[in-house]
Amino acid sequence: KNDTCCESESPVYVHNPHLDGMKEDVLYHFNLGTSTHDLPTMFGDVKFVCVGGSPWRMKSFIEYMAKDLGLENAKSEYPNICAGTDRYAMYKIGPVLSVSHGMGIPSISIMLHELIKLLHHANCTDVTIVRIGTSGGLGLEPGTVVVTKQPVDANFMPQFEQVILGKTVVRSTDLDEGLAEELLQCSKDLGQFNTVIGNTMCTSDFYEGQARLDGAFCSYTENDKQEYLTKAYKSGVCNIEMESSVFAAMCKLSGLKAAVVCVTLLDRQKGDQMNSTPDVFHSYHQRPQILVGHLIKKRLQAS
Ligand code: R2B
Ligand code: URA
Repeated sequence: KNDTCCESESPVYVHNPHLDGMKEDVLYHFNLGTSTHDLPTMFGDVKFVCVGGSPWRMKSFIEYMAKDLGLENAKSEYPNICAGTDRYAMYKIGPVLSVSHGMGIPSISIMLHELIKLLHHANCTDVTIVRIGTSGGLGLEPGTVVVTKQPVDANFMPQFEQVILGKTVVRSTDLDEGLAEELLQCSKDLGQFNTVIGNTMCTSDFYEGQARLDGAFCSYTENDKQEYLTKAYKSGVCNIEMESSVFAAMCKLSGLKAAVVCVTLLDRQKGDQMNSTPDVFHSYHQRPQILVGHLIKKRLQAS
């Protein structure tokens, strides 16, 4: 399938012998497919993919990119490519694709299976992918942006466990080190907000899974919570979110250069509730977008 690209270009890999034998591949949760859509024509020029939880944020990212790159169309309207389904939303401007993934590991994992197949079917090469998102911080001023060095699990191990045929398969969560450094440099160029590189803990739950005291259920004390978060902090964890580990694992398997950029909305050692004003949250939410936007602009100017 990738025989059109030259040796210096790096393709998007799938590792599934069954795909070759299929007459058509339906990307069900995108409402796209290989026999209903011309994927190489629609997506063949994609070089940057940005993913994030909320469909609104991913739409606003593409509007921001269109303005920033001077690629704005006359109407400044960017249709949702996945309009036939409300599972995920997808937007595109030039070489930039923006896709929502919902909350949590299962949701982003389904999206990534279909996104990786989409990029593969479209014969895309040299694709960089970044997750932009929010997180709870440890020992950081709220609003600090964390570029993930390595995602770790709830035991602070740099791995993602997937159950396949009832057996636990352990996958590595390595991200692209060069890309993380490049993003840190972008933050220095911009000088608008603090950015650090550190490990990100990825959990399967927002409340008990992140040692919150404000869920519907809680069987531990404030002291237990602080002890756990201190242990996380001492192991190198800077922030906590819910998708980075499977994102890193799947991007690594498919040969995509990947990074995770999350703003911290609060300091978890000081509280659990999300009670900043909407204006403050809004400005925090923009930060990962601004950082990744700057990276894309720099890369495009250099090419
Ligand atoms: C960050 O924010 C969401 C929970 O509020 C979750 O998707 C995550 O990783
Ligand atoms: N997202 C998370 O997963 N946790 C937080 O504390 C904030 C955002």
